[in-house]
Amino acid sequence: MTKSICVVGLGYIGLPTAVMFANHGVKVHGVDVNPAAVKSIQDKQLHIEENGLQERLNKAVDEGFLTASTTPVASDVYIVAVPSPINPDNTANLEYVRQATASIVPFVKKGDLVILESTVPPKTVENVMLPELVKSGLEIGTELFVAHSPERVIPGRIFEELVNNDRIVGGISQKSAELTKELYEIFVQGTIHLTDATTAELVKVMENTYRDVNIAFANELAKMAEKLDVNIWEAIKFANYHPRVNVHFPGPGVGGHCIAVDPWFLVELGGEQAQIIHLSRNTNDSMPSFTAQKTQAILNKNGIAGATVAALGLAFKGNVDDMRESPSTIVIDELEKLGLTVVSHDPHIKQNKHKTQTQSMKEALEQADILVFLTDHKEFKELDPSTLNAKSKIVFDTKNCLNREAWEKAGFQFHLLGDAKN
Ligand code: SAJ
Repeated sequence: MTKSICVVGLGYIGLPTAVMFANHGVKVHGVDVNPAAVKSIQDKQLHIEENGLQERLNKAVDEGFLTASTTPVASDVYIVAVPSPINPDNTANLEYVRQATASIVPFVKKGDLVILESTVPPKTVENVMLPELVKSGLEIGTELFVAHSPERVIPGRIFEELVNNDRIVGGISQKSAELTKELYEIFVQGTIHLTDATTAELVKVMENTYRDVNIAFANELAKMAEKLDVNIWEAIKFANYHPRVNVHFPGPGVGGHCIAVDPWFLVELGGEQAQIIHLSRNTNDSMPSFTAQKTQAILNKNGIAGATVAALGLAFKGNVDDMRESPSTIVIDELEKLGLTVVSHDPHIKQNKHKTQTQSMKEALEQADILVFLTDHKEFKELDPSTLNAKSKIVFDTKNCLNREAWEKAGFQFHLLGDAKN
């Protein structure tokens, strides 16, 4: 296989995908509108954190298989992996997909393949990409092949999952799907399932919506459990012993660029019909405020007024450096709205990413009247509470990530989201 690939969008998905093909002997040219991202790749500097990415990038660039610039170059295959965010009113913003598609039109030739990897509302290939691609003058589906091949990898384990996960490939024609399958077989070991583009679009959005709805269910139960005086984590553990039950877990909210975003695509398309999906989104979005209010209630119970809160964990989930749509930042806003002062720390987030960040965990602990753990980072789980030099002996775990017994033994008053007992 000697095809050349142009990857448009060098972010969390585009860069690992580009590197992966390059490591398998394919000539890859990466394109990003951000000159700083292009420069950093040329210099083998990472602008994102991902296990194994640095070594693979070094190899790809050193061996001459990966180049980068701000404009596309003529290739045999074009992979579009650009953001597909939502607007402030929760409608889909497909402008990046449209612009990226338009940017490759001057380069496509007969026999080329265009693949969309970005997660998009069903019908985006048909209604947003194809109207741009027809401008090439090529006949779509016979002269120019087009497919949707949504990524399904999880940050932190991208390389493992790129290889091992099954892939759903939806072509606008059978040949489009087959050519796409052939391409990904260069490194994918999971099964590649073929379908049409709209089905593939729906499948990807459905997967993330399934999680959002299931997490909303857990969050609703967590709120109820506090009234029932039940520990929801224990209840979920027991329920999940049932062979056909898989309840997800509550928390301070749902973040990231996928699960907190994609369900809105279905809400926009489904309108009145997307009731469970819409309600789940709202339930999950209510969790930062619920978390802030519980923090306030704990402080009140302890008679602490004008408190400083240490918000521990800014990333949207454990062991990643990604703050996109992070519920932690919304919890902080909600705490501040309640008149509380917030200091924060996250071992994975570089300095100056958030106004409340302290230089170190130590500095946060020395100032705070309560420690609120918002992200289940490994570093937090491994803390030895008996050695901590904290001003406060009150801890609130929103992710069930701490060893309650050890913290209580070290003299901490322990609070857990989804459990009224302390
Ligand atoms: N969360 C909970 N409770 C849970 C599970 C997660 O509150 O039981 C929260 C997390 O803390 C986080 C958010 O949900 O804030 C999302 O985390 P996640 O690990 O579920 O998902 P992402 O956004 O890192 O990755 C997802 C993955 N999708 C699925 O698992 C179906 C990944 O496979 C996708 O590739 C990715 O979205 C994407 O790009 O769409």
